[in-house]
Amino acid sequence: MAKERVLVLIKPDAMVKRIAGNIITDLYNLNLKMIGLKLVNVKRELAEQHYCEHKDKPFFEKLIKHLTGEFHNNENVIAIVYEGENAIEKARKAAGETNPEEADFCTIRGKYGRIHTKTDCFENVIHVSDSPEAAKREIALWFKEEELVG
Ligand code: FUP
Repeated sequence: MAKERVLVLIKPDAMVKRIAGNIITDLYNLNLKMIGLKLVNVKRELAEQHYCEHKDKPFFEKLIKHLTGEFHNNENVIAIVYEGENAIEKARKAAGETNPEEADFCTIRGKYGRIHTKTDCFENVIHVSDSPEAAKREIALWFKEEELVG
């Protein structure tokens, strides 16, 4: 299989819990190559573009508030691009189910995620692109090509 790229976002809930290091360590075990990494204070426009496919969903507003850090003291996001064979499937398997309460305990979301009781927000720790097309679009949104060291 050809090399694939995938965007991973370490979301504000993970940043306030100070578990970015644990997550990156878990992802190291996938044997993918890290080719880009940055810290981003996510503004509404970027969050809306990133999650544009969900704009008509009832949870859209919560999703935007989560990614922009509104629920977590305006916390930042770490954006990472990995490259390697089967990168998307590998990273999504490591992430686990979207709903952190349904995610296997051994996955990143299963270990570190929760549904916040007050906001009902899926605090699911990371985002992982779900297809090569989505990865291409998302990587272009978060990174300039020259920021990637391939
Ligand atoms: P995933 O690819 O696993 O991140 O899942 P989706 O693209 O389907 O969902 C994107 C985000 O929407 C998730 F991170 C959490 C949020 N979401 C909800 O809050 N409620 C839902 O019922 C589904 C998704």
